[in-house]
Amino acid sequence: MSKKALVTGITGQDGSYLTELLLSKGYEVHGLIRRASTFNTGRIDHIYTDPHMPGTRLFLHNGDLSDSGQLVNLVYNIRPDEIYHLGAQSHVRVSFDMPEYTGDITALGTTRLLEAIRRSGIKSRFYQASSSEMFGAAPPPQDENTAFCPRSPYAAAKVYAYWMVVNYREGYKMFACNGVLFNHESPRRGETFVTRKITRAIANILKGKQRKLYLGNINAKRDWGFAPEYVEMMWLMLQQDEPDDYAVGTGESRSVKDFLEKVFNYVGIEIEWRGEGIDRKGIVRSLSSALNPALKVGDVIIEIDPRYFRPTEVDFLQADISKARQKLGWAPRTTFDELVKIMVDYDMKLIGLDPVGEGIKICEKKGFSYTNHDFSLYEKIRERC
Ligand code: NDP
Ligand code: GDR
Repeated sequence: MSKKALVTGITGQDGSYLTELLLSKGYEVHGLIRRASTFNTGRIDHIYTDPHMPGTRLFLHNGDLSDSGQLVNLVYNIRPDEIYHLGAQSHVRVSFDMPEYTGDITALGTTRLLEAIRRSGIKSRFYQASSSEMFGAAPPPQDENTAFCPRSPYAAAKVYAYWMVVNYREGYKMFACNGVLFNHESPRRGETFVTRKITRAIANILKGKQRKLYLGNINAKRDWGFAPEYVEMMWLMLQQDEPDDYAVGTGESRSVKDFLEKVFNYVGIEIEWRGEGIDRKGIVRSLSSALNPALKVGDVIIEIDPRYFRPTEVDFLQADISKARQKLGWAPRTTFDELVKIMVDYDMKLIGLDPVGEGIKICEKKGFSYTNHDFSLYEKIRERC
């Protein structure tokens, strides 16, 4: 009998990679998707097959984290061995505009699912997508023992969900784990998170479809890793003898500005910075390749737009991953430079440009054999654009 997993947030970045990983391990995977008037399954279309086909192991179910009845129904009827709870209103900036909704989905969504497990009496193991944002203003490096100091409605909602997981683990002896994951990115990262916003912008600029990139606080520092590695950790946590909480990151931290410069350098553009604060501008200092026909030296291509500032910012996140290393034998395999190259290559390919190529080679060499990294996914997205 193959194991069964229920994945919330299956249509998101992590949900798509995790589903590929679980299918490669022989699991039957059930995903919760929300009804939308447009397609929202672009990241998993390439692995979806008609449920009438013999051998199908991926099944999608309509539902919403605000609807406890359907959550109870799914847990009770599917009887999953493992539940990976990744669904959330996951955008920090948006959480300031929609604090109540963020609390309902990101905080209470976890409680609804924990209650569905408790009330149905099914012995599912539970993974909670906790976040380094919970550390907020706590000084780096942060680990499992660092006190939380949340700086956004999103982070506050995740702190509540974190403690509910601990509470159900201790109170009801549930096998429930918090993966406190630091930022992880990929070619499938949502387009409004800063890394993907930048790599998409460079592809658009090279294509001549965009002239400038507007950003918020480029001094913020984050510990950025590669998402396919992080979903391996989610699975690993649920395979242990005892449930526990783990911080997962690379142990290194870079600023948004570092990320920008790496991206532009990779495609042969050197940036010069002028001005301070909201008057800061990124200007083309030199162009070293034939990749950039749409640009010339002196063009202003980066500007600051205060619209992207947050009322309260998280300045510096950097993981201490000693526990994950020691107890799970986990170590990050992709460096910051490699991550940048991978993301830029895939966005160039997506827009129909010839990628620089190093990133795609790196991805192939790392051997994430469970994820395709082919372009069937991208071809489909492009067809829809
Ligand atoms: P995404 O934003 O890419 O995906 C979020 C998922 O949640 C989507 O599938 C979305 O569905 C679903 N969702 C949102 N609202 C609801 C709802 N009301 N009911 C049901 N499903 C809903 O996030 P990531 O994949 O990047 O992250 C996965 C999880 O990990 C999230 O909980 C996030 O907060 C957390 N996290 C992420 C980190 C990262 O760096 N990526 C780091 C630490 C934690 P739809 O496609 O329909 O919008
Ligand atoms: P984050 O990711 O808030 O860390 O949350 P995001 O990419 O949104 O921001 C990272 C940093 O970049 C700064 N920034 C900008 N951010 C966005 N989105 N857009 C901009 O234009 C911009 N300019 C500068 C931000 O201020 C911030 O400091 C992500 C999400 O995946 C969460 O769900 C997850 O929990 C955390 O990572 C860990």
